[in-house]
Amino acid sequence: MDRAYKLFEEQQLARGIDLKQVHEKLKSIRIETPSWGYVNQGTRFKTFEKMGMPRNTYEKMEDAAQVHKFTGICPAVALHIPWDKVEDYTNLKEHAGSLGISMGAINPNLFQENEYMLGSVCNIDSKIRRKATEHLLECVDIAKTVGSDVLSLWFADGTNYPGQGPIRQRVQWMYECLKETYDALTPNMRMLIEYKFYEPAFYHTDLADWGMAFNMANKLGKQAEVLVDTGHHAQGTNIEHIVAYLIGEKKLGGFHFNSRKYGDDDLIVGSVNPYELFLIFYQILDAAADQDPAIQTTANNIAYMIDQSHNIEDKIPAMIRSVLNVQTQYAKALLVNLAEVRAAQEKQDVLGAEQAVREAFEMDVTPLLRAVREEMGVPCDPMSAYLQSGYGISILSRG
Ligand code: PSV
Ligand code: MN
Ligand code: MN
Repeated sequence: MDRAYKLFEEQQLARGIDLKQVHEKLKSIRIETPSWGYVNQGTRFKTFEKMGMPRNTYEKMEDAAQVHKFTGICPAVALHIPWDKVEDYTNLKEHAGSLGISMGAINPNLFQENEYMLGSVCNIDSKIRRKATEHLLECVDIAKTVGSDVLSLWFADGTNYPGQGPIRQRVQWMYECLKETYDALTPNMRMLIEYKFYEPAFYHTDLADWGMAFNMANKLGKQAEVLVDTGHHAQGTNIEHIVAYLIGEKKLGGFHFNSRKYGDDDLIVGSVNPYELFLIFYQILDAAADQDPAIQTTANNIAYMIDQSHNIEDKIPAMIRSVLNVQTQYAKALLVNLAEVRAAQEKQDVLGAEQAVREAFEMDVTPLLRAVREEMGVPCDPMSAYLQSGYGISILSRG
């Protein structure tokens, strides 16, 4: 055991932290990576062409497998259909399996085709709504084939101008499409509903915030839950409050993690706002320790996914960086002494409570993460191990 870890252990024992539990939690967290994070991306001004990009979904799986190989905590990849459309999904599943990974959330894409310019499930034209519903149903089938239990929905539907669409009716149309889709789920499947306050629609978006997604999920039933994409909020929104509230209602299903400075910037997770990420995990871990088993279950069943796009940086290292940043903030949140926070709250000790939370954020968890990675049999420094592996150079032959 190295000296740094020995000191860390002594420090945490003195603070009353159960390090065995911390290790177990760090070993069991799973973070899904998105297939669309491995390909050329850009801004609305330019998509930059990079060398070595995956030429198909099979090669995206190969790149995603690298992230899992070096971190040990990313065994699933989210698919976006039709971006990831293949002839034979069973074959894709087998290919992924041979690489040691599996298929995660299935994301229908209802914003790519010309017909959806004025909306998909909220379109005033019932034929277009039918087409959208058929695509949702196709995605449920794909999920069943590849063994995924999550259908993750985001709708670009909205309007750009006042009067452009019948706002109340559009929500009802969406509900009808989603109800048909919901009814096609098997009992083990979940439907996650993501919200976003603007973009691409600039006047109104049909599911603009967590309350609208929550309401939709409630109407649909137990298997529908809310997905929080950290980039989809107005400046200053208290995301950890939304997280705590949704867990309290047993309706938080998953996350799309990314970082933002202004809008939906989709930057590397935790690059701009690590404290926010830490505070999100603090709320989740506090809920996981709740006396109500249903709250515990919700907190323990959250699907953690990354949703970032890389405009200028190398894809695989950027994804590894995001995963490591999530892991670091999760590790720090595991060091919050919840009993101490609670005692300060009972005493109405404002500064004491804030100190008990912040103290964990200020800890250096490097020795802890190195020790956990050693136990997991992955490199202590996944980023430099990946960079030295030569994989980034080997894929340049793809062109
Ligand atoms: C939309 O901004 C979003 O966050 C949704 O999750 C999409 O599926 C994803 O980005 C990719 O466009
Ligand atoms: Mn998202
Ligand atoms: Mn987004």
